Amino acid sequence: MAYNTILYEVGEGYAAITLNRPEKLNAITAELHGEFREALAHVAEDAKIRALLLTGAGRGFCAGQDLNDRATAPGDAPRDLGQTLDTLYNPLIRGLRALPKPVISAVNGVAAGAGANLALACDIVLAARSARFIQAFCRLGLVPDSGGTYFLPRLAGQARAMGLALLGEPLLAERAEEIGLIWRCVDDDKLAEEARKLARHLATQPTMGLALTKQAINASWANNLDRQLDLERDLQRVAGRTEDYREGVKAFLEKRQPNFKGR
Ligand code: T3D
Repeated sequence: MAYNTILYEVGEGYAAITLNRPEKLNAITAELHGEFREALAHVAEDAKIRALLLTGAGRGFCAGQDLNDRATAPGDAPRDLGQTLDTLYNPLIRGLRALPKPVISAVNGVAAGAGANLALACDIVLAARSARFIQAFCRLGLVPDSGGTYFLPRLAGQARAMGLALLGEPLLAERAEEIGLIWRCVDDDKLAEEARKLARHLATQPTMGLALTKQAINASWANNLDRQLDLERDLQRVAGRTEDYREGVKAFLEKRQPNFKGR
């Protein structure tokens, strides 16, 4: 599929979406939103795609909203940013979280504003050692969006969430790993290969089991223990009926590697 603002590739059981406006650090335009949404729909529909990898072209991962599209002239009425969140950013974050396949972000460089939170919305966040995360919203008088006020306190704790959001200081990838904001920081020249290796691995795993696991962990934030135990029961019931579960047990008993089909 040919797009203007993203690259979309499929191979070895996974799809890769590369934000592709490198001259603007992959800042997000309405066109990019549209293309991303279309690519995500393909990923969701195609059963042969069993993992998604998201990264950026060039030296940045994503610098958030393209501010060229937010320039105003004196006398212009203020734009309704609630509407752009409602129609563009929120569906994107919800789409990634609800995708019944694991999503990896490979943060190859600076991730700022909605770009930082887009990265954090992914299930596994890998970052290049030189990458940095910036909650740039406070520099513009805005509120962290794209899930920022949800992910930051949950992943990094209240004090760090406040510091990051109110000060807008860059957080280096190594420190992001130390404080549990991301899964792992890797050397810059290893990032692409590590991310692809992970995507290839996940694409051979029991996709439905992983999707249900993702659903359970994401739901846990809103549940008490009783409700979470009930949810685990319900989801385990579904997982226990998959072909992959049957294959996993069989392979264990036969002392061989399982051959999961994602069903
Ligand atoms: O709908 C709504 O508006 C609500 C939703 C809001 C969501 C948001 O994401 S709001 C936050 C928007 N993002 C930012 O505020 C970040 C702005 N960018 C920066 O602060 C810096 O560029 C970085 C810290 C990310 C990187 O700095 P540096 O020094 O490495 O690079 P640079 O020179 O600033 O940027 C390189 C080019 O990318 C440059 O273009 P030029 O001058 O070479 O033609 C720069 O203007 C462009 N660029 C970077 N970020 C954006 C951008 N162009 C448009 N929009 C951007 N967000």
